[in-house]
Amino acid sequence: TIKFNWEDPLDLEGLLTEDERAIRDTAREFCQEHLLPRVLHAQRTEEYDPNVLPEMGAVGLLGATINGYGCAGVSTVAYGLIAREIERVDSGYRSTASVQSSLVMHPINEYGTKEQKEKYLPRLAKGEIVGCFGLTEPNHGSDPAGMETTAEEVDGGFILNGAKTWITNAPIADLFVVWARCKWDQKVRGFLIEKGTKGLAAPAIKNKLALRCSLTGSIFLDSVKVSHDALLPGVQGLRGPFGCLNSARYGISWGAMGALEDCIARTRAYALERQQFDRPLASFQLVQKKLTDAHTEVTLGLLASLQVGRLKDAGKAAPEMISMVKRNNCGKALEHVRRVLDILGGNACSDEYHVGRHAANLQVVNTYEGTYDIHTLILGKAITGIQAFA
Ligand code: TGC
Ligand code: FAD
Repeated sequence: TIKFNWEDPLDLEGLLTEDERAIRDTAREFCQEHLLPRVLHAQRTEEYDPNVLPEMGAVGLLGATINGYGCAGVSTVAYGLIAREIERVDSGYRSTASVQSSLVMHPINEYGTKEQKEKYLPRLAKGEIVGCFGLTEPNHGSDPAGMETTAEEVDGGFILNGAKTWITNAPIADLFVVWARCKWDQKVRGFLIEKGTKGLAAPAIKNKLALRCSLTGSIFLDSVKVSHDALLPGVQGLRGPFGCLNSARYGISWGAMGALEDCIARTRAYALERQQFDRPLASFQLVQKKLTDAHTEVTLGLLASLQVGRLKDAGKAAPEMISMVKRNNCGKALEHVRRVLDILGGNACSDEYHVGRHAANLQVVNTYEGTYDIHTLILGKAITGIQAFA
């Protein structure tokens, strides 16, 4: 008879290439040895450690799917495996990395000029400079089509005015990818703005209840003047930012599963150790059900993300497929992290047990990059042919 391996129930391992397994192992070792020891300090202080991105860059974790410019050129599945390992430690670290890779390097690589790529990609890959992505505005989150930030063409370039909010990495960013509605044709376009440009400010949003290991801020643009070469010329319309979101949302679908896996591993170990009524908690049926339910969802969620990754590499992934795995995996991770958190009893309250931190983070992960309900409506539109957003 075939022996059941509970740690990899449906043999995900057997579906990965040798290269993908090696990248996963490198990422896991880096995250467990270099990120995990820092996580409680970052969580308690909201301090950004400027060594984190350069260290990720040194092991090839940034912009990993890009070919050239010092990037690793790995598969989309390997990118997902990296996100899973980072988020196994903390969603905030994965945020920092996925904004750099999917929301800053990706648009430069896809929509930028040769000069823009040569100027920014190698330094972003090394983590020498930090990028951020400004789409959300104070009055427009789920409906970016209503954005109020504008770009106006003037002699020698463009002038941008407006405000963005809840922007990951903004307070530490050297490079800002800002999406604005262009006054001359009403189309949305992306602009690359460097830190220090007159009229640009990016104050931090402090005292967050979650994602405390990544910095978040606003972006204020007060008649910011940039030259013509700041424009990302390769795209116009909302498919520009949405194209970046496809990549980031896909990575998050793997990452959320990594966070839940960490919670399962920690609560399983605790349940085996902790005795009540003269028996380990793990011997109680209700505890076993919590672990079984969570573990089944991780197993199914990872296989679904793997399949979307394979289709993406084959050029066969529709955005709705990505909505399905982003929505399902974030929703399941949030639901089940809350259930396994019960296993810790009063210790659920201690940050040293880590699961409560994941639970707080996953609320945000279920919200950003399109909320759970927005992805419901994207899929509802695909299923019925009727759009229910507005
Ligand atoms: P709609 O009319 O449907 O589409 C407008 C244009 O965009 C195209 N498009 C896509 N293209 C590529 N990929 C996708 N996923 C696309 N979705 C739409 C579409 O074909 C059309 O193109 P064109 O050329 O014909 O004009 O747009 P809508 O305004 O009705 O949008 C509806 C809706 C609700 C689905 C959309 O607005 C949406 O997805 N809202 C959610 C907003 C969101 O996800 N924001 C994320 C901000 S970034 C972030 O959270 C980063 S957190 C990072 C971290 O810390 O990890
Ligand atoms: P709203 O759009 O106001 O939504 C509020 C509620 O209403 C949600 O439950 C939503 O599902 C629901 N809702 C809205 N419209 C509908 C509808 N038509 N039908 C049914 N329900 C609806 N953005 C960036 O651009 N870049 C970043 O780097 C970034 N990083 C972030 C980091 C953090 C820590 C956080 C918290 C957010 C970040 N965001 C970023 C913003 C994020 O993408 C938005 O918060 C998200 O898209 C939701 O927008 P909103 O907060 O304005 O909520």
